[in-house]
Amino acid sequence: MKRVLTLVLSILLAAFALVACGNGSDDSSASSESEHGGDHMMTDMPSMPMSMPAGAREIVISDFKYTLPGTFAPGEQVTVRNDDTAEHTVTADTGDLFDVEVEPGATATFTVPGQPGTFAFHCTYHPNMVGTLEVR
Ligand SMILES: [Cu+2]
Repeated sequence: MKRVLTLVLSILLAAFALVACGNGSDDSSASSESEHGGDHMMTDMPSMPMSMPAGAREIVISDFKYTLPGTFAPGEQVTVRNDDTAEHTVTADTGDLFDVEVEPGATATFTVPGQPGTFAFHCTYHPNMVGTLEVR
């Protein structure tokens, strides 16, 4: 009895799947987007409240390395993007000039020092991750 039910159910499911497929790609693409869209959405997602003004630059962390866009203006607000699956920080080596934590796949902002200079920084969690912030 149970077997028959299972058989009937699977036939019904198969038929349903066929119908669903035949109905067009609209449904299937929509559902697959919501299931797997997480990775893709990251770039599309308006994660920033306002679009970045032209010239705004960001520090990108990827493969446990910092990539800096160049020098910064004193007091400039900088976005840090973490493309890794590990949490990272941008922490000034000396003092508490700046110290920002960036969740995996997320962005964070901090303000660079208001005075020109060269500021070494590192990641709190991975001391071998180091970089230098140049403020001019
Ligand atoms: Cu790190």
